[in-house]
Amino acid sequence: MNPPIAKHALAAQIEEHLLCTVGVASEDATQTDLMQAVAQVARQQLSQRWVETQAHQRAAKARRVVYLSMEFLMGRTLSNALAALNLTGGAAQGLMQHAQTLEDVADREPDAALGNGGLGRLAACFLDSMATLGLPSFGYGIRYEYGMFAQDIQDGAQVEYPDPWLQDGTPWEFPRAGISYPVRFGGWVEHLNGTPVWRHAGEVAAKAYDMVVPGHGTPLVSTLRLWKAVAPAHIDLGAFNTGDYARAASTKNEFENISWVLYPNDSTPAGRELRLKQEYFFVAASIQDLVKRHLDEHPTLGNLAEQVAIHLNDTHPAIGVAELMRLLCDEHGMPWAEAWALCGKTFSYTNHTLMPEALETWPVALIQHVLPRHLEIIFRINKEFLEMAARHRPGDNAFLARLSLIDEHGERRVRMAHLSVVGSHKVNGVSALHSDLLVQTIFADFADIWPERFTNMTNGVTPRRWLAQANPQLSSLLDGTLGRQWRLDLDQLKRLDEYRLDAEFQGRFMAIKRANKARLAAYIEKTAGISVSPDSLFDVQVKRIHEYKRQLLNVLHVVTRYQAILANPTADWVPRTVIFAGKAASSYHTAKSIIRLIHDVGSVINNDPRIAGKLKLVFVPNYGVSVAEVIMPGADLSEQISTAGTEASGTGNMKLALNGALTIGTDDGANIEIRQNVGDENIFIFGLKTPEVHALRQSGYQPMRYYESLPALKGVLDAIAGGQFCPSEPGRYRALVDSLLWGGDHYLLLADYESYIATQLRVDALYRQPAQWCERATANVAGMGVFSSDRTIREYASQIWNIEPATR
Ligand code: 26V
Repeated sequence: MNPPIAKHALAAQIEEHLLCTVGVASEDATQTDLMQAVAQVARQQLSQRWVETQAHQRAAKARRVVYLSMEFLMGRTLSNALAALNLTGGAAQGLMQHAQTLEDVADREPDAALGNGGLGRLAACFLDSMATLGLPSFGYGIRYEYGMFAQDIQDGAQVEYPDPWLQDGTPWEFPRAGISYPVRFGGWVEHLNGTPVWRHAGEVAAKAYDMVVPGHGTPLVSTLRLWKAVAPAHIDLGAFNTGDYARAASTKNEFENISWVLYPNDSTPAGRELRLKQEYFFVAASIQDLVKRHLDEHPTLGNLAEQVAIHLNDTHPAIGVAELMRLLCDEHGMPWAEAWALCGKTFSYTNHTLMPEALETWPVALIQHVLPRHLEIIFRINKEFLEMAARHRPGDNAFLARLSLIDEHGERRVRMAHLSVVGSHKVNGVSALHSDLLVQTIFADFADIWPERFTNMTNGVTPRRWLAQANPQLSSLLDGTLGRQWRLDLDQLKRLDEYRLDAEFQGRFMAIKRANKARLAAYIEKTAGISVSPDSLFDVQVKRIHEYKRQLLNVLHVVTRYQAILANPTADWVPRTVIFAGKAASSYHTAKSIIRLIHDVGSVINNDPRIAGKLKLVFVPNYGVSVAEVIMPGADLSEQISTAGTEASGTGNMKLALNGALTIGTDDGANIEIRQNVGDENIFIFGLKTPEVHALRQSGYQPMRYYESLPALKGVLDAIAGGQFCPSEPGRYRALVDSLLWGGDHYLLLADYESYIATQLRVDALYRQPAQWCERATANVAGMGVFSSDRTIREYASQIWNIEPATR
């Protein structure tokens, strides 16, 4: 590893970059200028590490993993890069002459928010772990000009703004001038003497921009290669030559819009031609790139499967199965059967949701229009697959219809999850429960044919960002107690169990939580304009706004508590601050209505003098990676309350517990494994379990029964529906409440209400005993070792990708 650079040397480098790269006089440098200059210092060293890692892997002809993902929610890079390079102290010192703290300077960096939520952040944690474990690896995605929209709140409602994160340039990308591939679209297929020839109608260039992902505790790095769509040069020139600049610009835009904007919807697949083009665009470029790399090192593609593992992060890159077949057969002359065997050995696929409405399907007619040759390939894959399936269960046509890559109900559509399963040798879910449910539900027929293909890889999070970086104070307590190794071996946290009852440790642990809550309170004051007390219990639900995640159930609890305090103001209430954050997809009306309800309920409660600080409700705007880094360390209670069987895993649950929050949650996703690792007595589990959810729905769920039999629930729903929180427009939440009472309450909020409220009272009881609370919070941190993404990536490497991490 590099020795830490002498501190004065670092200060000198910062000065040099201020002058030569940023172009400002030292005494005029703003915080943003300083951020840029410090970033340049790190960039130089990353560049060095990248070159060395690549040379080493080329020479070793290393087997590599290629992680294809439409989303990488990277957040900021500076603090992580400095920590990985061992430059944090030096950079802080170097900024002292400018009277600036590293924290303030780092805050000037915009987030790289190239993802929606859990799936995208998981990809970012995985890159960190791949680099840290020294796995020869490439992440591939799209260099969106605009990332996840910025959320503003106006009159309590969400308003979306574009996220021009590249506007002022980013110090972290390395444009690779020489790396560009053509990606073709449209046209038709001719069969000349049985040989298919794709006569495409349009072509765009994919240009490579690399982000170097530093490993921690190793000089090795990984690469995130993002593709930008650029109009081919001849298109530009054609219109310019005729002097028709307006037409030149519009043709250029027509091509370049492919990488303009991230689709900000994780509620329903987009179903738009542009989205299909995005998917094919980045997959086609990435596969050309890996094939080129292979042919630089090996004489033929015959051994491609031995040299590369390609992972599909959900179905978004699934068209890659057809694209690799096309490349191998049409462009490299490989026989179909040999190519198909190679494909199956190369691809693997992770499913991230069971929600039927989230499963991607594309109209056959649209694929015919955009990718005619790929459609032929998909039809042939399907034909051979169904012939095999028919031998497995002769005469069962319903079985074949369910398995088919083509959904024949109504408009014919290609089922991308089916293409992914058929094209992969391993398919995994993201928690034990989710992986079980996959083979019992959407993939049951496939598991009947190929039981060994299905497996589980429980998610994890990187402790470097989510503990070391987000929570420096807790980190130094851990360093003093356990040594520094937990960053690379999170199982070390288990040793905290010895300190759970240690009064000195407890005192420090609680003081740190208090300080993190004060920091969060200041952030809330600044961004939401509401003052909250760090001495209240901080009850946190932060995640995308979705009906299945049941933020509305949380609101029902808040209103229940409000009414109970009013009814019994002198009781010994534990003061609580309920904190929400999260974005709603712009077209998801119910989710937006829930955001508005949170604001309306908040303004009534927060301004009711009778409540006198016993309850506050706040919504932190514009949730994202950097906001999460402030919220996670300041939480006492983590709300993980999805209907059992709906949350594939969750990863916020892990980040919160790792920072010492206790979970109140359902028996869902990774909550179950968190319970197993922290112990039943250190977590609050409530509500129906997955089989009970099924049974209740089967037996005919009647939400009205709960309304009629639970007076507190009735009082809450009547207050919300009757406009108590929005007197100027009393009907505002009628539809929301009706969806529960008359619309079937699909996510069973009313069925879980009583158990949830009772469990919240148990939370209060424990919080009244600070030493006991602290002991349990410590048990949560101690139990989180298994939720390091290093463990997850080791499992992928050994059980799916067959790749060796570098030995340490
Ligand atoms: C969720 C839903 C739910 C309601 C209707 C439609 C719909 C569509 C998409 C999604 C989620 C998209 C994929 C995703 O982000 N899944 C998340 O992946 C995380 C990482 O594996 C996991 O922790 C989350 O539980 C899972 O929701």
